[in-house]
Amino acid sequence: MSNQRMRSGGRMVVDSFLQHGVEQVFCVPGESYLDILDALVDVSNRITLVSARQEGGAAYMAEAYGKLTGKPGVCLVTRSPGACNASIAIHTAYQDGSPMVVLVGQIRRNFWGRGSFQEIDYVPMFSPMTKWVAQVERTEDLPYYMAQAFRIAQEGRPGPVVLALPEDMLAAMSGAADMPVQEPARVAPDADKMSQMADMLAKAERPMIYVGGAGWTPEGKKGIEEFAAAHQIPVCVGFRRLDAFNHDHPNFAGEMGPPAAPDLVKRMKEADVVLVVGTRLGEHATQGYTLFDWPDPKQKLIHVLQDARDFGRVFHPALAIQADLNKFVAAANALPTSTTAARDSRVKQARKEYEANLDPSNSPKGKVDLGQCMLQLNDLMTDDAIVTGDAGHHTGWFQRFMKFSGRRRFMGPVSGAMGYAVPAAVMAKIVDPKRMAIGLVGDGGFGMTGNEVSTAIAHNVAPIIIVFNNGMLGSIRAWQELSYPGRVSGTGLVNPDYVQLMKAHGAFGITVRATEEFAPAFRAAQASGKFAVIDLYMDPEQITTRITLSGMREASLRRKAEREKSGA
Ligand SMILES: Cc1ncc(C[n+]2csc(CCOP(=O)(O)OP(=O)(O)O)c2C)c(N)n1
Ligand SMILES: [Mg+2]
Repeated sequence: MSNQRMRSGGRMVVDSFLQHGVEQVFCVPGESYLDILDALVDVSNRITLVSARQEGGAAYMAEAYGKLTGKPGVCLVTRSPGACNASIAIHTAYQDGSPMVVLVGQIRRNFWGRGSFQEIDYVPMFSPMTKWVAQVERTEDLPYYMAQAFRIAQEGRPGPVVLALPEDMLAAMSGAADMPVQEPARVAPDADKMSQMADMLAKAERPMIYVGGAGWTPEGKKGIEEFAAAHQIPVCVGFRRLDAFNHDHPNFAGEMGPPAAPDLVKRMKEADVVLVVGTRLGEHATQGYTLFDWPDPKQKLIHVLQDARDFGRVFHPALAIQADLNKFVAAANALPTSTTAARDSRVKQARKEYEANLDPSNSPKGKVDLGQCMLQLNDLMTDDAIVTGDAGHHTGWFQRFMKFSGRRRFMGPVSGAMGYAVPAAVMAKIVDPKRMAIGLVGDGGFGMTGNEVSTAIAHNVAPIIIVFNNGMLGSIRAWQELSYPGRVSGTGLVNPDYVQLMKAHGAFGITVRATEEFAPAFRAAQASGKFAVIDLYMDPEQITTRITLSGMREASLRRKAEREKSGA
């Protein structure tokens, strides 16, 4: 240790960033981690410090970075106020399986346990929503904790790690050396289980593949395309995992989220073998747990996951295969193939149904035909566009009609957390400025994190944000109409004039009130070269792609009347 140079804790953290190839760090500064901020000054040519306007935005940026690149997104936040704000994205990273390393500045060690200013014990606070959370007590241990944090965030099912770093520990000096970067272990599938899978698929008449989850590499995605084609099996993707499978592939059959096409839901229910790769089969992945019988589905489930603890949490798999998803795909492609003419025609039929579902003519209409706008967007966006989504009912429009193929990417909150799309799009444009970045967000979601427009402007990047403006928290309004029809409570929104708002920011804003205005508005937004908001006025009636808001209310009232009549 004697020949090792003395460094502060903050510098050890930053040296570890360099070791792990970190190029962007997302933060809101705090007095609790000044030493890290100071050390970043000396590496500003290698690491871009993105200082966001709120920790929710900063942490969403880091989470979305993890989804986009597969590498841990790094976020720095201050003690309790910063950590509390960031927690929405930490939970999202946990549910969505996104690699993320969050460093929280902590109070000084000698203040500990006295209810000091902004004191929180992060271990109990973050344990239920992280893969690992720890407080680093000694400066000389920092290299170890940092190396572990980066490994754990990526290993198995990726996810968030939180390290709490006391302020005085960061400022103290130590001669401890860096730890070597630790390669995350990648588990290969068991050969016996793979041959059992081959047998099950060879016998299957109505197989389906269901892909989703996190941790895919481009090779893994390509490999599952080859596998599906070789075995002639239709493929659907999980909720908000739109880019998990190439939409132009002849085997692609659609997204299996809550707004899935009825034909696709039926097809899954009627399948005899379902190969589920990466998706954990939670509520939104299974039509509220109705897609399969509980606990033993009549379809034979082959469930492939990185972490064994997620098997059988709800549905019992006939065959559970624990493996890295990409290693699984490579092994699967080495198996003998099994196809029949009947299977081939089922693939074609599923594809036909998927294509029929892209027709918006029966969708609720206002002055703006939202389905048409989404189809136009498919042609307007580049082949390598990065699209980010939010939470809310407007998401049903792009989840049904938008197409992801080629290098296009989609990142959305599988966790259902609002306020994701704007920070995620800002991050995408900072990380990859040459690619088009489009954020799709409701007026509610924009109200939560739209302030990150300032971060985009500070970094001179110009994502295009489309605000689905229905003047309400539409999703909750829809639930109100389903459970308490006609009784609206707290779900109306009074919105600013987005064009004026953007003007005040030095950004670009444009309003769309009719379908034919959409494409010119998009082109104008693109041509502006500025952060752009397209204020897409939609009719509140367009609550889903299949039913109007009043249709929803009337159906609920009818059900209620029937219940009352039958005395139930
Ligand atoms: C941070 C957060 N707060 C509250 C909710 C509950 N919630 C889910 S969707 C929704 C409304 C979304 O409104 P908006 O963004 O306008 O989209 P819309 O449903 O109108 O399309 C709310 C409040 C949530 N998911 N996330
Ligand atoms: Mg809304």
